[in-house]
Amino acid sequence: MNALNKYHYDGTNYIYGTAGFRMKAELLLCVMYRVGLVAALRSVYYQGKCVGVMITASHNSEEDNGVKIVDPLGDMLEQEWENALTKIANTPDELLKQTIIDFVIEKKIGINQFTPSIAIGHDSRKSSILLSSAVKDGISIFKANIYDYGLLTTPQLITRDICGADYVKLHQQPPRGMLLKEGDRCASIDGDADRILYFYINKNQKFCLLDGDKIAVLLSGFLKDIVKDLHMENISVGLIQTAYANGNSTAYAKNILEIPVICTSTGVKYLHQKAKEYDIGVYFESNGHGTVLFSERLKKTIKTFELSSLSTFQQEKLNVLRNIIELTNETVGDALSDCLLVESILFLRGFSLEDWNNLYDDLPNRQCKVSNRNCITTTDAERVCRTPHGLQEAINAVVKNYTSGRSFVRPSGTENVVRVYAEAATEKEADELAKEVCELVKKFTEKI
Ligand code: 16G
Ligand code: ZN
Repeated sequence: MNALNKYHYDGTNYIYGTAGFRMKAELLLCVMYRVGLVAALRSVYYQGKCVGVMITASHNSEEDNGVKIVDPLGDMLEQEWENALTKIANTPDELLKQTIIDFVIEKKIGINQFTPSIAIGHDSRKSSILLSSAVKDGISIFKANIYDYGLLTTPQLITRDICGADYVKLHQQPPRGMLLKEGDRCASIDGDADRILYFYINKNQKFCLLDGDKIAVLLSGFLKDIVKDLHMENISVGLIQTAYANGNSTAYAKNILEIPVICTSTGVKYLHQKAKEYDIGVYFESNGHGTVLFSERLKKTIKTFELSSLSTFQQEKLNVLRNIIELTNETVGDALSDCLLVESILFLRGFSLEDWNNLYDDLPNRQCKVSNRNCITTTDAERVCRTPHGLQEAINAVVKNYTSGRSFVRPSGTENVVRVYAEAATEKEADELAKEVCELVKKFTEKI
């Protein structure tokens, strides 16, 4: 590992989070080398199957960059390997070799039996080429097959300012320059097409957003009805959301659809993990990331159905369920597959966008950010702030003054900011609550 001089670890604290490693590009060189090492080991662990490495910081600003490892079937890295990768990224140079050897032994990775294969790509940031060569140096320690795809389509161009799903969600308006007419049916996806939102303008010229929560409710309600029609009493249906889910979507799912709702931390991997606990696990973040997972038990059950014991109506439902499963991308949220799912269900229900939107009314909500996330820690799926001490109590005291008020603060996993979420019964109250909570965060974080 002579390359270590070039990729010297200087004591920075690196964490492989929901967005992989993501931070200022200038701090990432030594991490990239170590990602190369681990990606190669991951491939060997899978007997030489191809593992992906993508260098991108998605919609973060130009000075940031990041990296993610992708498993052979397109899945995210499993938790244990994320932890190992975090440990390896934070290992002083002189201990790196031994740490890698220990890991190889612990995981029984047959490094002499299989040749690793790695596909690597990067986005168009200035820093990406250098970082990509550092990953390749790491991989090369193992004499691997490297497929360098170079510059790939990048979500960097779709930022929170020029267009895209994030813009539509955060600003609650159509992409800039787009003229919406009554009757238009629109959807917006993000740069890497793993999230989708619908929107339209109603007859009063009001912009109406159908976000991940609306999609989740549409899908889970439809699937719950099919399960009921087919009398599959032992098949569980669950909805997984994050703290960002609109309070009225959660209430609708629980009280009207009678579906259990679980809240997890922000980040697809947490929702995905939890969704596996149901036969039909629907998971969506409000921002439009999500999909549905179907258990093997359910798939077996529908395979072994005695068709003659079903009415024509039930046979039709069974057919629909099979097609819905076929249509769903269970590996990862996929905007195009989600779009087809939504379109199919709207068609089968005979719903217009307005009918769908009218299932429940969103509580007005706001998202803002305040600088410096370092002293903020949370618990209870990010709904409760643990530190700085006293901040949660102060938020509770403020929230109490608002009708249907709810607010939480959490450190962002992708930028160095504290995110503030607020919802309340009216637009004005949501505005005021968000403002008050931002002030509280400033006050409590300035004290430190
Ligand atoms: C990442 C996550 C997304 C989450 C977002 C939160 C994936 C594929 N993406 O983009 O699920 O909503 O981070 O960002 O897991 P934040 O921590 O900056 O609010
Ligand atoms: Zn995305």
